[in-house]
Amino acid sequence: METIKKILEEAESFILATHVNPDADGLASVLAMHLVLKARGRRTLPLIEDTGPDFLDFLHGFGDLVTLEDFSKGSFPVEESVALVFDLSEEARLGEVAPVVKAARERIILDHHAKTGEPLPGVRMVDPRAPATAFLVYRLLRDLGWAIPAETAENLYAGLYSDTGGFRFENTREETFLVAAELVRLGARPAVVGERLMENHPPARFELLRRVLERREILSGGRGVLSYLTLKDFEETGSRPAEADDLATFLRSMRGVEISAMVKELRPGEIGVSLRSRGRINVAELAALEGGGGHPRAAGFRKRGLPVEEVVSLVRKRILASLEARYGG
Ligand SMILES: [Mn+2]
Repeated sequence: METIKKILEEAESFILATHVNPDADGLASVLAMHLVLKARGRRTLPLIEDTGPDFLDFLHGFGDLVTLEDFSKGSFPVEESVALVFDLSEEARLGEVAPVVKAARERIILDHHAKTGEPLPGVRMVDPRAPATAFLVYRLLRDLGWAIPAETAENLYAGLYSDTGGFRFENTREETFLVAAELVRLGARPAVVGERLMENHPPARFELLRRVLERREILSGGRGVLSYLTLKDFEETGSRPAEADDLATFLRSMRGVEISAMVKELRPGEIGVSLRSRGRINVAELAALEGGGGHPRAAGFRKRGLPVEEVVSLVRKRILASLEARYGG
């Protein structure tokens, strides 16, 4: 902690980054820190691979995000900067911004995922018990004694709200509400964040949802459920894979389901699998078998160079095997 404090207090310029297909927690953490550092007269580069997802455009500072393409046209003192990396621990999750982050003079990693894969080198503030990375950012700012403006508080609240599924997942504890209450006191508006995150779906999402439901495959008498989306689905509906991020969680909401999976073609030759469990099966272990990771109830992995159908059948086999191991054949 002291090391992180010292670096943050002394550095003049910062690169802020999160994982590919950024979610509310990752992007909110980036932008919260960006606003605070900017207000303190520091130079910041909130860098993302591609344009940020529309559904997160309510986050304060969203318009300041710099895409990799724009970054390459400008100049930023990368080698003299400190990179702050949010909501990931593995280098691979950085995608194409990895070379920029690695070229920085130092890295600070704030994350709440259990360790998997090749860790990104740097000073770490990693707590798998933290409900969100935004929670860690709040804790860091409080420990630094830095002021938290209302816009920063609202971003952090959005990250916390999103990663706890609106304060309903297992990771929601007393301290989650204490921090949420503090963020509201500082100016976060729960109704605004809730509305923007829960009731602001683009019409295209309903077409995606229709396809997901049409293709759903019920396994083991309803203990498992599986569906998929291809690049063609995203193209035809004019949506992006990030907009389908919570569909595995949605599938899990069916009564009796213990494990759900969404297979999504993210780009040609790259398929992402999201796994969700109600708690009796550890999907982090299941994901680890395929080189992925995550939490016991929410995990995932990626497959390269396989057609969607093959990944679907692989996932089906894994689900059936874990249900059989838990409940017998
Ligand atoms: Mn997170």
